[in-house]
Amino acid sequence: MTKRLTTAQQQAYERDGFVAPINIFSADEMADIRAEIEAAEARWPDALDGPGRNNAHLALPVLDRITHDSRLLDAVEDVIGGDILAAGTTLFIKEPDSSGYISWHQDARYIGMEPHDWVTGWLAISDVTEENGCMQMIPGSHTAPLKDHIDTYGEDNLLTRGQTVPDVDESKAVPVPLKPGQLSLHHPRIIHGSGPNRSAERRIGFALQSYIAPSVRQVLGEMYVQQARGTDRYKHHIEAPRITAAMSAEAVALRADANKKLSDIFYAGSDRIGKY
Ligand SMILES: O=C(O)CCC(=O)C(=O)O
Repeated sequence: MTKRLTTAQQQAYERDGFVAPINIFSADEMADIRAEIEAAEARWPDALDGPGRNNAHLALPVLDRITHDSRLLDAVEDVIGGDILAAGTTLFIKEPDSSGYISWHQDARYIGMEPHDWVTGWLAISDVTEENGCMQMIPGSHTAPLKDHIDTYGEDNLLTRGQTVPDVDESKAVPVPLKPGQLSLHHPRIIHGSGPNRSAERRIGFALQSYIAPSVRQVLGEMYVQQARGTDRYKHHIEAPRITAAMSAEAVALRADANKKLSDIFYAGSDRIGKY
């Protein structure tokens, strides 16, 4: 018995390496959520930009509530089971008519979480379309081993190292448009990316990157997790508290440490640090 996905959606995830759209939040709920995020951006402009886009769920209650929403966790449970740790988040915002893009990559290549018993959720905060740069997936690419990536550090690339899988057959790409409040789930090894925002509206996505089974280790460094559901009998990671007040001194310090640890993981083995 699945909790949120239909059996067909569960099978699609296994076959294709991603599933979408999954309805989670109503349009009214998302309007409130978006207003709260944009109010936070206006109040703390530096905190949600550049490297500040990472792990903002540790400092903003609105993003904490999304991360622990039971409807969303039901969908995650249908993929990785009922013991779930939340291991990080990233706000991916593309401003109107902007050149930022995300090159073809596999999340598992640089993120150090082994084995690949984890899944990334991506929640549309705004309308997300082909025109404004929705994600594109290469179905079935998760079934092959990890590919070599080239670190391009491209100026407009929104990924830390501009990591890129070369020679992707783009004719196979499937766009993943989402309405506000809809979620996609994707596998650690699926090849995916996204183009620039060619529209007059902001494209706002919240990547829940990622939900992991407690048995998953971090082989490139250390990371904070929060217990999202079930039990953790392994205790491989540092437990982060949930927050109630936005941008409290404790929350800001905790997030800074989480982002430092994340940066150490992403740049492990590199002699160059990118923008994020
Ligand atoms: O926001 C995007 O366009 C891509 C995000 C991404 O690569 C991810 O969540 O794994």
